[in-house]
Amino acid sequence: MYQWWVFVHIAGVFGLLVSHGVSMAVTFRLRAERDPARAVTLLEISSSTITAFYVSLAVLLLGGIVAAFDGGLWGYGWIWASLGTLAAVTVAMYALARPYYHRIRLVALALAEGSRAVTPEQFEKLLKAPQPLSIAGIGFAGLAVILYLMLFKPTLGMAPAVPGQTTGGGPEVALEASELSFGVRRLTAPADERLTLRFSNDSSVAHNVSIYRRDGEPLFTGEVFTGPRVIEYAIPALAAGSYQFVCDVHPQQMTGTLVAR
Ligand SMILES: [Cu+2]
Repeated sequence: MYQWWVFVHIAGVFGLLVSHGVSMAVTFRLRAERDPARAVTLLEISSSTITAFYVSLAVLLLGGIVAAFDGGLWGYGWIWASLGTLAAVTVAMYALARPYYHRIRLVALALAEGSRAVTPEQFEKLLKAPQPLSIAGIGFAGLAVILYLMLFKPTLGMAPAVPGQTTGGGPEVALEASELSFGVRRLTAPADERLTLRFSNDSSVAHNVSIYRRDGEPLFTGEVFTGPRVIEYAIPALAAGSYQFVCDVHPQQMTGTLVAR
């Protein structure tokens, strides 16, 4: 079911982009508008998409939160960082946009009705204010950060505890990732001893290394990162037997057998 909930989540993202894209277009179009009546119309077009925006946001959250429970992801830093970024961006955009557009609407309505309390110059100054650029900038930056977190899933120092993961030492096993290959198909390591897995990613392609039992149960999951960079992992003692090591990003090409004996 996990992938279906991710599907719902991404469907919500598309809905959000479509509905909020209208407001984004109005945001930029308004800056060039000087006719108060047309400015009011533009603002009405933007407001008419607000319901669709909130429905999309609800679908996005529902899909994401259920998927996180389904996939057992609450122990990872990236999911909390994504939620935090979404909350911060939503609050910041709302706090900036609401008073600004409220004010434009009031001034535009007053001008359209022939009020002399405001001048076209004041209206123009308001339309040229930097707020729309800040609002759009925060939105795009927030989306970029969340997209990064979704795709690269950095642990950010928070990943589910694997027994023995935090204690180093023990015999060392070395593994190198270059372009789309581990170079070796087979690794050997002493059984029943804590190991140090020295994993180097020599390429600018994102890789990780994970160790699975033959029945598919994950024993160790390393973070995905781009090279050149070396990370030493402490691996809990493995019972004698054969295991699979794999890059979760490229499981077809990058996999091999780890024999503990
Ligand atoms: Cu890989």
